Amino acid sequence: MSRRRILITSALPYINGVKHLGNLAGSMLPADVYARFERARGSEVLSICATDEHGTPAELAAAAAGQDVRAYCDEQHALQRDIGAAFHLSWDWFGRSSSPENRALTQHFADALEDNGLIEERTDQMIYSIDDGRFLPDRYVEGTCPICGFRPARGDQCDNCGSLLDPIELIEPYSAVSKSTNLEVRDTRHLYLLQSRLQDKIRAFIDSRPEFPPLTRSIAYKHLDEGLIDRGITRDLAWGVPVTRNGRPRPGFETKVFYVWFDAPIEYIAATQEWANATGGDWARWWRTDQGADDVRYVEVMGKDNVAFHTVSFPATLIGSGEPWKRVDVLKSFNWLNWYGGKFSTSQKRGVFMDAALEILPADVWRWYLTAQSPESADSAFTWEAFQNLVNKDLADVLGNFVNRILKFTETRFDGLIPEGGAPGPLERTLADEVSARLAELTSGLEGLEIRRGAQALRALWVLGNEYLTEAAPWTAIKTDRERAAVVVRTGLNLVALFARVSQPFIPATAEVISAAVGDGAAVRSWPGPDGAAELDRLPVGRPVKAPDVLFRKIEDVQLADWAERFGGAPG
Ligand code: B3M
Ligand code: ZN
Repeated sequence: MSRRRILITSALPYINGVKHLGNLAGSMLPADVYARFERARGSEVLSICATDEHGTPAELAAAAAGQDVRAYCDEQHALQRDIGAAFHLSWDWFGRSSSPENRALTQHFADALEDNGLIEERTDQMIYSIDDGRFLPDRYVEGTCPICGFRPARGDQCDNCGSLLDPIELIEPYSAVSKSTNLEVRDTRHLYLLQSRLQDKIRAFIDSRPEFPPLTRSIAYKHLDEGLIDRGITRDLAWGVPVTRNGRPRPGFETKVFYVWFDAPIEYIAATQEWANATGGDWARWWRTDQGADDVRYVEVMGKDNVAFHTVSFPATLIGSGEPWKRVDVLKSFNWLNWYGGKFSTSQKRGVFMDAALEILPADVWRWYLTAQSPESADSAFTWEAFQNLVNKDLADVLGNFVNRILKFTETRFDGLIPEGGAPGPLERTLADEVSARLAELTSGLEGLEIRRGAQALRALWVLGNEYLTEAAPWTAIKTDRERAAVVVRTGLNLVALFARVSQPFIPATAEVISAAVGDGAAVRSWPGPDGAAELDRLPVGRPVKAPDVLFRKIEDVQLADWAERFGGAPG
């Protein structure tokens, strides 16, 4: 029988700087937990991510850094790739939306859509800067918000009240590049994707996906119920995918590119082509339903602000092309991870960013917190106090302590060997039943991408270990009944091996250490079966084991004070 095939994409992190923990928690990390789980279960997994490199934020960030935009993207891409690896994000490919593959594919989709009568040229009114000699799309223009009076509001959105804006609505606008107020409104031609004509097909597509979770469905239906609007898919910019028609520059569009939100999702496919070109893989069997992709389960993971683009805009591109492209089966979306009830903010230096996070603690500590507190069914707020509490309790007191206790005891009382002798009793049978129940809960949680539920079941498994040791008390038994102590130690060591395997999707580096401590090596990357009793009687007797160094150090109050100062937190 052929293996289940799972394609996983996580929302593409924007190129303009290192991402904060909220970005990680709402897309890249849950995608990785799921990818690791499915690989462990023996599925054939292809996990794809990339940097989203086009658009005004990239151009402006490069200008602010005094760099050429291509050089800026090269540098930031490498940085994000390395930080992702340091967080143990196990992408099969981390691509770039500025790749030749994406350029060709984006231009192909535009042609296919136009061939199907779904693209129209229209005249727009846009702000033109006479001093800069250019149009000022989106974030290139700033001014006073017409809704709340905040200044400076950006052309696409007001950071104060959150209203989406059209640049020409701004009061007293000026160029974000030169600060010039010497602006005028001019006509400019743009391509529009006629989404209004795809309304029925897109609704039918969403209807055909009952597996979409409620957050995803509610956003999709809200847009459908409001009625889909035709969408401008080009911009007056230099950096992006050039606008062509059948392989030639499109007349009148020589100084324009496709809109970043048109080419970014196409990069999911193009990144798979990048992967194929680099590794000799076959991209089409993941993406073309006429070449086997019908058997693929395609899972997308993203924050809720990206859902409309993935339930309406990207499906419009795929469906409108009339070609047999694979479409998403499960679209898992997340709410916000907030910073003390407010937003993470790059400009105000509020919150922890991925690079700084790793300067103060290992990746697994962050991975555990961010999955256990996943902003899944509601927004979730980061506070240093809750962070300290959760990490110290779950990782140090529960998991770390259990692994350490049982291994130390094996070293001192059983020469560091998995002991033989004795037979499981009632306590072990109860434990086995409880392990089976928690395992089932964990497995089904992860299957359904219910990250919090999975983390809770995992924590409950860890807790069983300490409860069992306390109750079975091998340090007492050994005084009178060595066989009984041997059963408890053997059972405990099997629990250690099991914990390594079930923790691996969440805290992979620690899981490897724990697995090595009981000589279980690569088994850490396989998923246990459903039978608790079998899992508790798996390791061979006589095998040497060794207590690892402290797995997790407790977070001290002085460290907290230090970090609150460095990263900003709630006052006091
Ligand atoms: N780059 C938006 C964001 O960074 C975004 C997602 C693209 S997914 C194709 O929030
Ligand atoms: Zn406003």
